[in-house]
Amino acid sequence: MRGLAIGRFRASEEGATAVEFAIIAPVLIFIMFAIIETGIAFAADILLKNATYDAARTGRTGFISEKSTQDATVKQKIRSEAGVIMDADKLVITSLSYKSFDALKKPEPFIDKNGNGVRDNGENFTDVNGNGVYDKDQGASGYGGTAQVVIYTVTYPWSFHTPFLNRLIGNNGTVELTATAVVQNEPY
Ligand SMILES: [Ca+2]
Ligand SMILES: [Ca+2]
Repeated sequence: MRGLAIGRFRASEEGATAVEFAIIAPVLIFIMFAIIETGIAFAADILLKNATYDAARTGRTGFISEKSTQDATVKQKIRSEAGVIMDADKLVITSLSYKSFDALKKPEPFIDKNGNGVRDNGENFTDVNGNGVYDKDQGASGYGGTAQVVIYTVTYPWSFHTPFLNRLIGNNGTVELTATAVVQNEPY
């Protein structure tokens, strides 16, 4: 009799444990997936930064692959490296060149005729990047010439797939990974 009672008690205890596990398991699985996905996203971010840095280093030497252009050479470098875990077609690669480090992200100089500190229509300006319009960033699109300073920027829309996590992070589970690298071109 006594043995049977203990047996029943054990059975009910095991049952309770099973119920508790059934409640906790989804939470544990969610946490596990969240940790794994976050880890992969961090790895992707590092990979993107390395790819951008490598491409910038290739760009600064002026190296061009055989039967290619500098633009294609630089972009191919990023796409092949980051493409290991990213969709290469979704990589957005831009580069701006400047005459010197001092000019980095600086506006085109202008004559502030009315002295209000901003460039108004009609006020003369120096079209540093030669695109025919006034720019708040004088960088010229492209890879610059000899000894110029070039900033490479690469972005990628990274998506999270774990249910619930993708509702908590970014825009519908998508965050923009960004990598930048600044180099001075070699005097080639
Ligand atoms: Ca003004
Ligand atoms: Ca301009």
